[in-house]
Amino acid sequence: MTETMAPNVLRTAYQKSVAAYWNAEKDPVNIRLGEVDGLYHHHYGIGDYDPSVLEGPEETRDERVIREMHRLETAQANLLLDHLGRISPDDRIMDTGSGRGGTSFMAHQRFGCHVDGVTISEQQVAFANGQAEERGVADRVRFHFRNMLDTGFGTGSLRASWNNESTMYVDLFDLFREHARLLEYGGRYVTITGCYNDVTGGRSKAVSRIDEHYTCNIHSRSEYFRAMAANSLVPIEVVDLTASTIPYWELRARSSVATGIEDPFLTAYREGSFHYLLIAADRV
Ligand code: GPP
Ligand code: MG
Repeated sequence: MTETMAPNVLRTAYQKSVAAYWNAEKDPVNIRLGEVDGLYHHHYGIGDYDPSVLEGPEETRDERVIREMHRLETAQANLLLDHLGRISPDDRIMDTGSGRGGTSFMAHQRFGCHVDGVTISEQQVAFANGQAEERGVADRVRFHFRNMLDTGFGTGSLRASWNNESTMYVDLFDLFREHARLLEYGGRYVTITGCYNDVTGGRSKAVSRIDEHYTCNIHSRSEYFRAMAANSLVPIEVVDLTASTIPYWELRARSSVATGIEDPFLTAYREGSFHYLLIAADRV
C-alpha cells in the first residue's frame, strides 16, 4: 500500500494508556474463543444462542458455551462484512482498530482482496501478523502499528474501511476525517458500535462503568451522524442490533469466562440508555 511514514504513533498520555491495556491483554474470553478455530475477535456477538449448550454433560458444558459465544461473535463480523458492498480481489480495504485480526482474515477469505489492519498495540500487530504468516496470506493481509487518526496510507486508496467496536477510543470528527481522506469516491465505511442514547440523556451509570472498564469514551448516537455529515460520509443503512446482542451477553454472563462487565452491558441495553448499532455510509 502507498504510504508515508507516520511517526509518533502514540501521541498522548491517553493513547499510551490504551496501548498499554491492549499490549497486556490476554483475557480468556478472547483467547479461548479464538482457539476454537483460529479467528481471534475483539468484539461482541449477535443472534440467539442455542439453549442446549447449557444442558447436557457438565464436563463438556464449558467448551460448548465457549464455542457458541465464538459462533455469535463470528456472526457479528459476518454482518459487518455483508455491508461493505462489492469488493473485488484488486481492492484495498482497512480494518481500523484491528485487534488480533479476526475480522480482517474473514474479509480476506470472503473477498480475496488486500486488507490492512491498524492498531496502536504492538502486541496485537505482532500476533495478527504471525497469524497472517501461519495462514499463508501475509502477502495480502498486513497489520500495522499506526494511529487510526493519521494512518499514513494513501489518499483515495481504499474501496472500503470499517471500525468494529473501536470508535470509542477516538474523537469521531478526527476519525471520520481520516476515513474520508482514505476512501475513494463512492467507497463504503461501516461501523458496529455501542453508543449512548440522546433521548435518555448523557451517560448512564452503566455506560460509565463500561467506559471505566475499557478506558474508553462511548459517544452519543447523534455524534456519529454529526461527525459523518461533517466528513462527506452519507449513511445508507442504520441497523439497531441491541435486541440481537442481548442473548450473547446473557450467555456470556453464565459462562466461565465472564469478566464482570456483563451486568453493566445488560443493564444499559435493557434500560434503553445504550444501543448496539451498525452504521454503513458512502463517501461522497
Ligand atoms: C473490546 O472487545 C471492545 C471494546 C473495548 C469496545 C467497547 C465496546 C462497546 C460496544 C462499548 P473485547 O472482545 O476485547 O472485549 P472483552 O475482553 O470484554 O471480550
Ligand atoms: Mg471479547
